[in-house]
Amino acid sequence: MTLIITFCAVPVWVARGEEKSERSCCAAPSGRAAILAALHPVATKAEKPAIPEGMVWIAGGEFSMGCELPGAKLNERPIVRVRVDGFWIDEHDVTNAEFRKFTEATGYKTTAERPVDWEEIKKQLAPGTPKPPDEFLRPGSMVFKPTAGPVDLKEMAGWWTWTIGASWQHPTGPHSNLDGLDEHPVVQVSWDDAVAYAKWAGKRLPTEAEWEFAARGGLEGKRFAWGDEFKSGEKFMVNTWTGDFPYKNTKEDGYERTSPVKTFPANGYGLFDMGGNVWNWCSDWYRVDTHARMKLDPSSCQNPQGPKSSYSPEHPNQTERVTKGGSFLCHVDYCESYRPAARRGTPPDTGMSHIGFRCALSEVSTPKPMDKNK
Ligand SMILES: [Ca+2]
Ligand SMILES: [Ca+2]
Ligand SMILES: [Cu+2]
Repeated sequence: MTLIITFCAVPVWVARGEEKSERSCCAAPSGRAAILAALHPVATKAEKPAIPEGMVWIAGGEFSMGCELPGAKLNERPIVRVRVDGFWIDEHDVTNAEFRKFTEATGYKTTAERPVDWEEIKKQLAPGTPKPPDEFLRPGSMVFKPTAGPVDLKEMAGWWTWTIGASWQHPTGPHSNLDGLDEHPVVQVSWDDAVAYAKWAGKRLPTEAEWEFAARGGLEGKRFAWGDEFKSGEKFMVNTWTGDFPYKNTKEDGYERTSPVKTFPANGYGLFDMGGNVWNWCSDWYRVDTHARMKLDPSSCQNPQGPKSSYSPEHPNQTERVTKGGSFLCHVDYCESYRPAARRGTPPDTGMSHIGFRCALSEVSTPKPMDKNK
């Protein structure tokens, strides 16, 4: 491992036992950090494990991306043949315990922990939208609250509340905490937070195509990651909303909100919660017509990195990134977004009760498992 020290925001690599070092012109060659680094033995690059811990190698291949079965949404159509190169992906969502290590190591403050910048926000709104009172621009996030009874399911504002003081550490509001939630997926993280974590971990977010390929677990054209039936006999395969959304949660699958990672069965690739529990941020911009555009341009189906910008007719001023996998709020009759093809756009600055992420790594940056025994 190479120790990375930053002087004047320019990284300096100081690797013990290696002649080559890359220094910036403004860094003192014998600064205290360099001296301290030399005093402690540090691992060399060769000691990096061949298999990244907690990740699964997904050999690349071709697959049918999207879904045209009854109930599949327009944004999943048409099915396109897509090829992805091999990659690594986290076997489970990033947990609160893992995210805590990141914030403790870096002092990183998430989007929800910073005041809202009205100048940024207003770019995503129709011109002339009045500024909300300052009290609402304090740090906060979007918290799910069940309604008292049945509501119009088109009125999402009925169950999402902008909550001052909500953040990954206070997922349901300022008086909540992470007691007992260490192994639950981190939530209330923005796309920017997910990217920051991934960079710190030496990883990246998966592309939408990689994510869906991985979620399918080697099965072709199935409705779910495990087959075509929602339940396997009496067994729940995913943490979703059971009962009547959004007011009556019967918790038949054992969980009202998030569940600890690895609670529900892994898919064919050994990946957990690719459906349900929490949505996962992907690296792509979200367009409602991504599939239609790919169909017209087969060259865009080789390792797709997503469109150049986002587009959703419902929110023309808003930029959106792809989220995949659905969550504990998805209902079998309502959105069924725990299907691998399901996709949604979410503004990158928006953390919510049901959005988390997992990371990926490219083939080129890490040896494959087969290299381990060489
Ligand atoms: Ca549930
Ligand atoms: Ca999920
Ligand atoms: Cu849903």
